[in-house]
Amino acid sequence: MKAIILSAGEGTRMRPLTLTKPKTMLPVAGKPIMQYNIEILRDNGIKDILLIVGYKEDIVKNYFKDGKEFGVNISYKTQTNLAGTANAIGYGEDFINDSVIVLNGDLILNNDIIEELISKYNESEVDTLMVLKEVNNPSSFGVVEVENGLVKNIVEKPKKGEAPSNLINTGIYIFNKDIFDKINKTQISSRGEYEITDSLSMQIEENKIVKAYVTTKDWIDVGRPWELIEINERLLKKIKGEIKGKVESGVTIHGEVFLDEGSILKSGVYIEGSVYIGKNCDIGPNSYIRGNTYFGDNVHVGNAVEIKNSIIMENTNVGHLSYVGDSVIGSNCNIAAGTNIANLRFDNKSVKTIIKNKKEDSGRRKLGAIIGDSVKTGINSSFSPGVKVGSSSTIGSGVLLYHDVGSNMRILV
Ligand code: TTP
Repeated sequence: MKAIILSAGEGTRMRPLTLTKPKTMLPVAGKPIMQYNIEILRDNGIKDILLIVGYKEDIVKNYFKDGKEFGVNISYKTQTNLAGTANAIGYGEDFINDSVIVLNGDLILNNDIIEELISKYNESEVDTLMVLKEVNNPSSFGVVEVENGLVKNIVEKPKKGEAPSNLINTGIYIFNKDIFDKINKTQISSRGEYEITDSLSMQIEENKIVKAYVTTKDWIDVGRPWELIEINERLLKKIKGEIKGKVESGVTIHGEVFLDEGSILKSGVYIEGSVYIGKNCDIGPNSYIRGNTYFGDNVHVGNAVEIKNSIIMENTNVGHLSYVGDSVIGSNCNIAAGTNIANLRFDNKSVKTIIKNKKEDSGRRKLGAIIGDSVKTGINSSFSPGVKVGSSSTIGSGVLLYHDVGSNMRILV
């Protein structure tokens, strides 16, 4: 069997991190989200993978190339107009011979889901096998009604209280060739997209066999910035410590710490794993690195810095005497000395943040800042919980930032 992974979307809810990278290429716990999916497919014997790319496609192509380095054969199709998931999957029509696994590239999955999916698929009996998951808040997903193991109806994002069940579409399927017939007939939806759920509804209307498989295994659809922090936490909890770089005397390490080649932990650094440190990083002296933190390659952390539960992407510097908690900091940033990111409200309520012009509750009591690529902060700048900063902006010395900032802005006191 072959596989198609969808990676063309703009990831608008994940801004500002997706202003400069596709969502599927955002790094968590040591690698981009989509690499986890490619490796799961590979480990289940799926070697031929078509990536549907579009938004910032060069970043995907330059990283995965022909897939050989990752033990698979990768080919690409460009979705020229981001017209929806049915339109995206339609690009795979010439790629498949019989049946194909399709999955969204922005998922983080338990490995067993793909293994169980393949074992449950019986080509001669089923047209589509769809993976579902039971959740408490179905209304923000495609909600699926199931009868006798078959999918009866799919409702996209129903109003709260109107969901016909608690089972949601996970964005993972096995299709036979019939789906392309339906995709070609799919009309544009009220949301202005060609949606694969509409193609599936056509299959159901024509009495094709659309079977449901409800998984109990971990599945996360990564949509919003704080979900990146959550999966980073979960994935880091599974890492095995290994020291490939240099550790000076006077460093204390607790828990699992992965230190990649060319990196150094300077004297006085105190680390509570799980922590993943990429290549050629320079940490310390005297810094306190707390659990569930991931540093990309070439990150520098100065003297007396405290960082916890955060993603710090490649080529970023965090200057001395700074605090970063429950935050995501993009690539090529310079976080100057004395920058402080608050991650807890005075009233202890969960932190809210603006997603596509609407205030959303992250559900997290602790959430720091979400900072895009190439941002510079000045000395003694401070950030309120949940604040977002667009790429290439400068936050001047002494600024206390209460509100989100767009890209290419200069904020001065
Ligand atoms: P979504 O999460 O619906 O869209 P998105 O990733 O662009 O994010 P946002 O809603 O924040 O803007 O997409 C689900 C998956 O399908 C995701 O992996 C991207 C992919 N996709 C495409 O490949 N082409 C498309 O036209 C669309 C809409 C999505």
